[in-house]
Amino acid sequence: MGYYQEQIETMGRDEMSALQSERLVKQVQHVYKNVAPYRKKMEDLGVEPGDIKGIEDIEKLPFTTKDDLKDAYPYGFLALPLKDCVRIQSTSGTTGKRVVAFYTLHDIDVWEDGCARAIAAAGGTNEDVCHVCYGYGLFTGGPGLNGGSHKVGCLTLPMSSGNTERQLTFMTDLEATILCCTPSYAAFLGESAHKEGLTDKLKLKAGIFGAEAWSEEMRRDIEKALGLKAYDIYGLTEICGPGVSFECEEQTGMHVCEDHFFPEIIDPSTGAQQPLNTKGELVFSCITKEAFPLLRYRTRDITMLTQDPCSCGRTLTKMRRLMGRTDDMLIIRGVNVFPSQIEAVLVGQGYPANYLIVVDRVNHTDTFEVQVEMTDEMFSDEVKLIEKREAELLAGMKSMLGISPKVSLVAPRTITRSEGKAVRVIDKRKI
Ligand code: DLL
Repeated sequence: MGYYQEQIETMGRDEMSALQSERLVKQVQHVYKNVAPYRKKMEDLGVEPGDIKGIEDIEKLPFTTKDDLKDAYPYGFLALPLKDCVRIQSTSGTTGKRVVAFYTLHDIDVWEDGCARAIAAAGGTNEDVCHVCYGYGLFTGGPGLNGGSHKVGCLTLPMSSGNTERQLTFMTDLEATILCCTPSYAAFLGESAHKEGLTDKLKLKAGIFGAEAWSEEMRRDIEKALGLKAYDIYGLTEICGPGVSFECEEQTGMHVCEDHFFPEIIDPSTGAQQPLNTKGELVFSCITKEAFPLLRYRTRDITMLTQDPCSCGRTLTKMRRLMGRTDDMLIIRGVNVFPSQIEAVLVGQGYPANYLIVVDRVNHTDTFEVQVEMTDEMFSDEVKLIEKREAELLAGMKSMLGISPKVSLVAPRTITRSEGKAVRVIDKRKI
């Protein structure tokens, strides 16, 4: 479907590399001159701006980590005087110091272009009504999609999160055609619309869902519940927010806006750059941003990059659906457990992806419980059947994880829904 910036989105590989090279060389000079931690990191590695002659030299540059940003909070990585900045946004983290990102007007323009590309790729035009219920405020979801929606020319509903009843009223009364929110909230809106008998009144054709991990099965459930085509969108505050990459109609991964954000995959333990189609940690370098231009930022997100031709005609490198984070791994009784493994078992056995993992430590031993919501149909089953289901789930989890959780089936809609990112893990062991 529609391109927002066709020339860039379909640019040949050589031309794109030349553009990235030119931009990186300039960016390295900018950060070396204006960002003290980068100058120090480069000096420590014995690298000078002149050593970076093109994008192929990016491996010579140091990485940046979330800890670097925390240590330098709030202004350490700022590359321009505050008088040139017009906005801050911040990460959604609840522990420790937040990361604060700064934007010039140009940086906001770059960010909103990414979101506009995402909306156009989902079929958005100036004929559409775009309902944005990502949170507005410090979180980048609302402001980013709002700006992208304006750029495409959609009639924009800046709903923000919360008040599901009002969301559904606006969505139906104003005939919203594009929905932007987290996938877990989209699933909840689908359930609520069904409960209120509003499903037939929905005019949605596309949903742009991101900010948290979701599965193919969840995509299919949401598409069915809301009668739309669901597109993945990725981003992080440190790089700009949503729109770093976005999905096209092929739905096989997200095209990276690599004219602004150069992607790499590295081996998280050695830092070595990995070839295309190899799983590892995603790293981004901002090659056009002015105020907060992070280089080789380690996202901790795990995926792979591909340049296989895409049927949409875009040549932008694609990143596959996120496969987890280097830091969301739980270690329970010595065994590595990823929430995505639990989700795979659930959806494989026909459960909605509404679950809660509760980990605790009692008498020096880890306790591990997975609470799983039943569908309405399952809930009306006899107790015997419910017990059988629990046993089946337990067997599925044991074979996937290698350890057995306590599986508790709970009534439909009893696990608290989040209007933003879903909370899937409560680890009481951390003090
Ligand atoms: O979540 C920005 C965003 C807003 C993206 C709206 C998409 C839509 P942060 O709060 O800084 O920013 O969180 C960034 O969220 O490193 C990923 O771990 C996760 N994440 C973002 N998009 C996806 C996605 C926003 N499509 C962190 N799939 C990232 C899986 C995602 N995880």
